[in-house]
Amino acid sequence: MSKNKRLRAALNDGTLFTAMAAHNPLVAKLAEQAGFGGIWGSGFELSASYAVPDANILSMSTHLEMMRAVAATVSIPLIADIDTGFGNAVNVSYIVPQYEAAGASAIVMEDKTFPKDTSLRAEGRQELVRIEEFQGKVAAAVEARTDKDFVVVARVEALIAGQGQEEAIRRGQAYVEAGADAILIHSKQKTPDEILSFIQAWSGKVPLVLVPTAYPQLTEADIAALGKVGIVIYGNHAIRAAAGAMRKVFEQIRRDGGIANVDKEIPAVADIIGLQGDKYMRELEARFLR
Ligand code: SPV
Ligand code: MG
Repeated sequence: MSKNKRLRAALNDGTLFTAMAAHNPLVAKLAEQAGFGGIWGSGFELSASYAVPDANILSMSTHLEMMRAVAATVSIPLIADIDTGFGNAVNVSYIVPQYEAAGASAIVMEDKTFPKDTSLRAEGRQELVRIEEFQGKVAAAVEARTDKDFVVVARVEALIAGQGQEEAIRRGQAYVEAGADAILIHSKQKTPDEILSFIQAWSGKVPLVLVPTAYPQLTEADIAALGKVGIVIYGNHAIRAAAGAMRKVFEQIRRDGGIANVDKEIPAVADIIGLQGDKYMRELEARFLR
């Protein structure tokens, strides 16, 4: 079954699909090996890996090329974070086929103005576009896909923008009417209350997608029990794990004045060579180098 078909089936089969953030193909490979269902092509992570804010500082092509590299590396579906769609509905019409051709199985597009600001920052600049305008962008995305199994997720930022549940529900319903396959509802509240209340009020017409970064106490079992959520995205745990691990090792090397102590604590060179796909290259050598 194609990656697109697998994601489409997973979205609607009543089980919870898990996606781990990745900002490069190595991260994606580690996430696949760990058993996640798919990869989240996070704009936050990619921005962080370039040490710039998650605010459309990076170009679309930088993100697109990383998605192409990630999709080529793993056999699990990739959900691409296209932020606000890099422009208006016309831009979306041109962009979606490019993400599809790059190997993504889904896009998530959010209803904020361009350039966006990151969602989880306290006091971020969160402005939403008109509902009708975003419906046009969703409809453009749906029509632009060439494979009907390519999933279009509309992301509601009304709770992030402090506009309340009624506005969030209104927007979610409007985006479903425009053809969205799923609704990502995002919250930065430190408890799950706001999200749980939204889920309760949600019609359930299409599945929801959650990113529980701010309310980590909500487990996969809790989310699955709610019944209306198709996908849980772990939005930034790769870059946070990497930053923490690197900082720790770098500081120890400076403290120790050498690498003897850290050597046992970090993956061996052979481990990394394995992750590089060395085995496959040796097979090619054996077959074709004469
Ligand atoms: C991302 O990972 O880029 C996201 C999720 O869009 S969040 O950062 O929580 O907005
Ligand atoms: Mg993002």
